[in-house]
Amino acid sequence: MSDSTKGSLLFAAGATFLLTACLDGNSSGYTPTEAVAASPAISCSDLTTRFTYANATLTSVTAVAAGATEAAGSTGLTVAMPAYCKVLGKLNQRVSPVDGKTYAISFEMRLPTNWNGRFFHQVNGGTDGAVVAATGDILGGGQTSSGLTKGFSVLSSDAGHASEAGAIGGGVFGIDPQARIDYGYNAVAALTPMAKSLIKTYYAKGPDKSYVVGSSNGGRHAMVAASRFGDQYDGFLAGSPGFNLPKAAVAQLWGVQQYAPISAMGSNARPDITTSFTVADTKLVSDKILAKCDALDGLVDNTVSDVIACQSAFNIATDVPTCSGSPDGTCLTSAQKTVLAAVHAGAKNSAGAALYSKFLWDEGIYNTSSSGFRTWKFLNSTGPRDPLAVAFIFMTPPVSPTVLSGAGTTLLDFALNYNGLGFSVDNDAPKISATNSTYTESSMSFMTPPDLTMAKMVANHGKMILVQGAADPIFSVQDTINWYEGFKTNYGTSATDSARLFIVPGMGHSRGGPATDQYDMVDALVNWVEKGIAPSSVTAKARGTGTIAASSANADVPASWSPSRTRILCPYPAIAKYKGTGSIEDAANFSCQ
Ligand SMILES: [Ca+2]
Repeated sequence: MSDSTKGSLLFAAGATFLLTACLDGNSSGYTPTEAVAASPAISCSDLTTRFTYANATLTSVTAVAAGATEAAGSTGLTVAMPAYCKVLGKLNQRVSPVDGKTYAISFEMRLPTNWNGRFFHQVNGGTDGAVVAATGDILGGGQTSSGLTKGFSVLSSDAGHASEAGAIGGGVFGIDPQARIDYGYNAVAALTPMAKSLIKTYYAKGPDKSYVVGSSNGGRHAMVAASRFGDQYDGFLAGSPGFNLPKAAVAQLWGVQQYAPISAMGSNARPDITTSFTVADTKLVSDKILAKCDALDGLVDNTVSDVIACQSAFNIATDVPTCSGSPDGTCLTSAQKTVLAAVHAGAKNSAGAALYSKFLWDEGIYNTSSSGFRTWKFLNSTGPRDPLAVAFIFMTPPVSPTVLSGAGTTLLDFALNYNGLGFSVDNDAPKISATNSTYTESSMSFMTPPDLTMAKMVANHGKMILVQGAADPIFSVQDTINWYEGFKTNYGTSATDSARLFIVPGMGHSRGGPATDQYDMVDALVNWVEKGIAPSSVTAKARGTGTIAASSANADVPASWSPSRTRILCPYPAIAKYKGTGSIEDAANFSCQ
């Protein structure tokens, strides 16, 4: 099944909704309203006695003075925070009948003294498991503001489990079926009304407008919220959305099994997959993609803005030389080219059935930074990515922790299917859709949006902005495009009244790459939700050396660029085109076409 036909079939079930959908157009009669600022009605410490909510416990309530400096976002600059009331608590504490461990949805809320009347649910990345500081990450790179500095009341949580210490600590919560479901969607379900109640207790009014914002797994949370809880939020910002996360994780393990045969043997007597493509090898691919595709957008500027056109223009078979000997940075072996072609065509089982989307050819995917191919496809600190998530959280039944201990080579062996005792693509990939008497929801059910038409969001006049790097090596932007094309098929021309997708040329996973990755989609979303100003373009900036604190600079910004290059990001399928005059480093000289 091709990617495009898959998108159509996914939406077939939602086609009838087309007849009844009420979208925001000039004829809909819907008038957006703006949030109204308010001040606390009680003191911060009074929350301890004034706030009561079923199964919720506040464990700490602290008034924080203005001026404390913290990172604005996950990789943001350190900025001064405003005065706020910091609340820590737990919701739905329980003991699992399956693994005997104690679970709770632990959360942090920051309630600013100068409140803008809005709620910001900061949904976090990875497999959750930690209460990330509720600063209100606005996504992108080098954030200079945050939800909190903008005046939102911000909520963050661990999504229902605390990561345990040890090599399998980040995934073993998946043994508990309720912890799986909390991670998938139920933490958001439980927290949303509680957070609104806490806000109402503190300010004597609930939030006028509510937003859910996150990237990666957080982007997944935002899309799941639009589907399941689209009547409880007004705006959804989904960055690098891993909305098919179980499939993407399976594709990662499939990938390890593709790289292994072209890898050198490591000292542990296992293939060292980091040797399958050297930095020089991937740089060569990046250079060849750029050479073939840069001019397709009408301007040679060391940026591939028309990544879609690049897909038919670039051909790894003919555009990258084949080595007659060993790779030396000027060629790839025939086997390497076959593997890369397969990776971009998308993971498949032995019968040729697609397990996940294809990946786009983009120069940024082969950069050497933390957002690039080598980092995401090969290894993290404990071994290949995703054995734990697949084995414990996504497969039903899960793998026993006694088998996958994390000690020695057990994680690698699972990914490699070493001696046939690990992850079998053919036999185990279907287990992401399986249930049994203990695990009554499959991971494809609890992790993904059950309604891809986002009918609740659309009916509520909600707005969604999706933003993703063309070079995202872990969650394919093609998968997001497929969803968006289905959304457009369902809603027709009015689809852009509800959701817009911004593809960032060259950007890797959530940030980084040869890209303008510093942008503020939160302001764009608020203007859309509350003023009815749909985002027709969003300005983005490079953060090259010297333009920002050294620790927040993006080393992938090409030397041929101005380090402070700006560009407009355009709603898909439009791309930024040069107007023909003026500096090519300035966004003002480009338009979305
Ligand atoms: Ca170009």
